[in-house]
Amino acid sequence: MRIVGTAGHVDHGKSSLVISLTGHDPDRWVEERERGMTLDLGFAPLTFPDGVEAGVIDVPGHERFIHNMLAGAAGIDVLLLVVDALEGPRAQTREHLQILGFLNVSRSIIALTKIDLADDAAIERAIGGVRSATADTVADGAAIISVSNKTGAGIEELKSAIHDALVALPPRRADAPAFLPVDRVFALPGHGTIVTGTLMQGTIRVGDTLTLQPTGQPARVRSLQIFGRKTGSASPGSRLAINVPNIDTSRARRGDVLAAPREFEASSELAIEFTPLEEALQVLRRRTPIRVHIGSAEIEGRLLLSERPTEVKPTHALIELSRPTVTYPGARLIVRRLSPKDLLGGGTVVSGKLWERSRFNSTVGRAKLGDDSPDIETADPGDEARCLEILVTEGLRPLSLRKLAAAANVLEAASRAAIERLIADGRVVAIAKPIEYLGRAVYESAFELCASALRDRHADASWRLGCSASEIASALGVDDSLAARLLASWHDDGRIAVRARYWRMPDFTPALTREQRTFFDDSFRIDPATPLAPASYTTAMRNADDRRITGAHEAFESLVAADQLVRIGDDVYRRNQFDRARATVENALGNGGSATTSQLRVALGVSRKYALPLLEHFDSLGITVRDGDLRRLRSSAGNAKREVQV
Ligand SMILES: Nc1nc2c(ncn2[C@@H]2O[C@H](COP(=O)(O)OP(=O)(O)OP(=O)(O)O)[C@@H](O)[C@H]2O)c(=O)[nH]1
Ligand SMILES: [Mg+2]
Repeated sequence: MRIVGTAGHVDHGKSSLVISLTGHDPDRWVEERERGMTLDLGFAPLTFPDGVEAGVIDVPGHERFIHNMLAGAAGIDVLLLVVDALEGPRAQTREHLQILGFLNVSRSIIALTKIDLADDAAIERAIGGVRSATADTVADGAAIISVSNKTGAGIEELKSAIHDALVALPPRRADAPAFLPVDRVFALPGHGTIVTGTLMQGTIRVGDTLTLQPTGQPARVRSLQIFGRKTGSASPGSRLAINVPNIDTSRARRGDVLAAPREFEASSELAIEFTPLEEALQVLRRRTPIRVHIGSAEIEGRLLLSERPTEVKPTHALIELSRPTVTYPGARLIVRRLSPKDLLGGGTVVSGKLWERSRFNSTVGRAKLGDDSPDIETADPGDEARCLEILVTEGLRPLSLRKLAAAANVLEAASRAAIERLIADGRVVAIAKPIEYLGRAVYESAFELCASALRDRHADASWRLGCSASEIASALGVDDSLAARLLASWHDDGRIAVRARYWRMPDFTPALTREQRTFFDDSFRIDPATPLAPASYTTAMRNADDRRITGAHEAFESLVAADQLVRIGDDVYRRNQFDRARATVENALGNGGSATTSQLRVALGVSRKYALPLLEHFDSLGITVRDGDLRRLRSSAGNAKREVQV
């Protein structure tokens, strides 16, 4: 089912035409019928003998009710522009055309009404006026059909033009997450809350649990009706009345959205591609107070532009809303001035909730951003292409499946299947903790950046083990935790190595400078009088600072990581010295023996100051166990913990 929507100036015969076409009076309210003027949206079914059907939305023409017109306009597929043959195009004829030019209208038909009152000359004049008023608008070149709602002249011809337009429409996405902007809410005795609206995309079935947004209330679909006819499921484009008994009528209103439960999250910021109207160029500032009409909602907010627009062309913009709403990429919206409520322009949502201010600031300043942004006008690219496009656009910002589904406007299950295929093809990469996805190209270029940062570091400071995750984070321009996740992933790929929390290229081995080597040989020289006594870390480093030994602290860490030195608190042992101390203790405790601290101290030939930390270190490594003042070897010596790197 698809939507035919009227548009045009007040009193030009829109509602009368809906009656002529459908037999239903779209003016629902007593007040409308009494005043002979449409105040709010009206709805009527239009069915053809061959089964083609449409919902007709009748809009008010009076400028005071343009907000109501806007609440229904977003769903219109086929525009029925109504022009009085006597009056010709008037102010709201033009305004409605401007509005609809920003929305989803695929086809337009122009009905010239009241021809029973007009002579041929007047009709010719009106046709000329219509041609010039519709030039360069959504109705440019549309068929003009003369009709009379009094005599019925031309109505059959108009019906057949509508029929042809309906069958020629491109399909709406039935497999997308369901999205229905609510335009009416009322209670039906014995049934509870009914909401009505046009299903913009997706499929709704009886029994579904949807979410009423932006409040997030779960809404169970008890029954569905299309113009009074019960149905088990509804395809996109349908005019629906949905019974959602568990929703409190007072907690739902026009402007809410009944949506698939997982893929949408309410947001107060929208990234859009905005096109200003010519007459708005004088009014628009970098921050302009506005009201946004999106779906059936009207929300006040601010339009943020990186610079004042000087010409009528699409530009990236951010909208800050005074209250959150849900939307999807590709959804259309209308921007009006806060006061007076002049039309300023319209736009297309680029991203509902992923967009961040930082990104707006960084990308919006780029010269030709429009050129590298996704082309949202193109025909349905399929779930895979949609997901890939989002990941490419997001760059080095991994997305969870759920966020990806929301941003790509596909069902989560469909995005899972798409991602699996993209991973199998090598076009997408998953990184862990938590599992999120990146485009392969950005993952590879991030690795190149990381590798070159590592190579630079290896060349500049050959004595250093490599880079910390934080250093890689700044090289990549990401936060530490993402850097750590990427590093872990590249490590799993075998592309980088790590030691003591320092990352390096796998073929790199730290090498001390001659100066460092001489300094450390000197600082940690073994005294033959007390061969097992350690050197002091503090003293050595103080000496290094005094003698301005380049990179001494990092070189020391490398020696520790390479197992050439062992540091226990302030005590530093050479590796062979440490091994000899260990052998001395093992000998003293051999064959199930035990010894006191002071006995072991004597065996080691060092003072208590050195012996205590060393023996405790052996305990901590699981070489020895302490029982009161006695130590013995852990019986299952093979289970000794591996030495922990400092
Ligand atoms: N003679 C004649 N009168 C018409 C025709 N169409 C509409 N009218 C009359 O024009 C007046 C306005 O018609 P509506 O159908 O209410 O106009 P509308 O465009 O819906 O008006 P709004 O909803 O208020 O914008 C009514 O009195 C209709 O009876 C027509 O084809 N011929
Ligand atoms: Mg009307």
